Amino acid sequence: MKKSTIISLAAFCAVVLIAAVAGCNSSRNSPSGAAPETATGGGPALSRSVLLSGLKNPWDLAFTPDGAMLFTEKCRGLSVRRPDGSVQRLFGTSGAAVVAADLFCQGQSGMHGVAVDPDFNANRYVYVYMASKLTRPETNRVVRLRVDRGYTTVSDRRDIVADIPFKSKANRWGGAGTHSGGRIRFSPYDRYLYVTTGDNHNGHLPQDLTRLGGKVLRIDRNGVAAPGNNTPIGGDPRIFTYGHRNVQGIAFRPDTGRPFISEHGPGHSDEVTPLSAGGNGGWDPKPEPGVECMNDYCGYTSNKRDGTPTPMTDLAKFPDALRPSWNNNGKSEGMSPCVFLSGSQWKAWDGRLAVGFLRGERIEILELDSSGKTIGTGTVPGLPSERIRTLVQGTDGALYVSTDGGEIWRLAPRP
Ligand SMILES: [Ca+2]
Repeated sequence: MKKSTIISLAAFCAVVLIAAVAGCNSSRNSPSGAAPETATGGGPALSRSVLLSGLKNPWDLAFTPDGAMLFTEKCRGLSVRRPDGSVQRLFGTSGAAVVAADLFCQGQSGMHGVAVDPDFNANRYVYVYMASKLTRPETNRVVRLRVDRGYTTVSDRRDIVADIPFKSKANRWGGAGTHSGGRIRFSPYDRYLYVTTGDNHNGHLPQDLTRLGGKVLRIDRNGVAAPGNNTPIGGDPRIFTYGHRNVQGIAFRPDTGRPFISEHGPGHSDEVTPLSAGGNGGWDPKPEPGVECMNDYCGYTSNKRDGTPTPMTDLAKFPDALRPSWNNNGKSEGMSPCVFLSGSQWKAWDGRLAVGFLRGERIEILELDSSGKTIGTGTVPGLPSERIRTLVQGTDGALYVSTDGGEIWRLAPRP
C-alpha cells in the first residue's frame, strides 16, 4: 500500500512551538553531542512515500544506473525492485531464483550490505555481505554475483572475501551472530570497495591486524587489497583502518572523497569518524594487565585499572588514533547508517551527513567543517519513529530509507 505525507518546515516549527509552550523537552528530538542544534535550518521540505512495505528486516539497498533498486532482507537474501515496480527475489533462502544454501540468519547477522559495481553497465556485478556456513566456524563473506539484464536471476557467484570473523557462540555479552558490521560501499572517488566489520564481542579482534573483525577493509572487485591502504607492517593488506567496534555505516564526503564511518557504541558513545588510510579507531576492549573481564571482553565494562568505561577512542593508549567528528554525548542510541546528501535540491543540507539511529529512531543531519569536525546537528523533522537501518541517496537525488519495521521510504526534497 502506498501512502504519502507532506512534511513542511512550517509544520515542524509549529510542532516545536507547541512543545515549547507545553514545557515539553523531548530527548528524542534533542540532537546529541556538543555541537549546536543548527544543522536542519534552511533545509528542504520533504515529501515521504512508502516505496515498499511488509519486508522482513530490510538491511540495505543500492541502485543500478537504470533505476532498479536492489535490497537485502536479513533472513531472506537479495531482491530487486525493477524500474517498472515489480519485485523479484534473486539470491537467498528458499523461493529465491538462486538459493544460497550456506546463507543463514542468526541474531544480528544474515544478509547485510549490498553494493553495485561502478562499471555495472559493462559487467552486471553486484555484491552482498552475508553470514555463510560454508566453513566451520562460520564466517561473514563478501559475495560477488552477476545479475541478468531482466533482473530475473544471478549467476557467476564468486566469494571475494571469505574470512571475516563471525561470532559463532553466545557468551555473557550476547548471542551468536552479534557485531558483524556489514555495510559495503564503492567509493565513487577511488572506485574501491569498502567493507565494514565488527568485533564479535571479542576483546582481541579490533587491534589484531591479522584478522578482519573490527576493521574497515578496502579492496578491488576481486577482493584483492587496494593500493594505498597503508596497513601497518605485518597486517593483512586488505585492512584500511582498524580498532573499530561495530561499523554500521560508511559514506564518502563530496568534493574530498574522504570516507566517514558511523559506529554503533557500547552504551556510552556512538561515533562518527573521518578515516585516514592505516588509521586506528582506538577501540581496544581487551583487558589490560591486572584487569579481568568476562570472556576477555571489556566492551561494556572497563579495560582499565581505574574502572572507567573502555573508551570508543582510547587516546591515552593510542595518541594518534583517528579523532571522531561527533559522538553521542555519553550515550549510545544504536547509530546505524550514514550518507552524505549531495545536490542543490537539499538546499542548506547539501554536503551534510545524514545519520540514522536504531534505538534512537530518527535521522540526524550533521554539519561538518572543512576538517570534518561536526559543528552543528539537527533532527530531520516530521518522520515516524522507526528504527533506521539504511540511508542511500538514489540516482534520482532523493533519500531512500529502510526501517527495521519493514518499509523502504523515499524522502524527496520539494522544489
Ligand atoms: Ca573510535
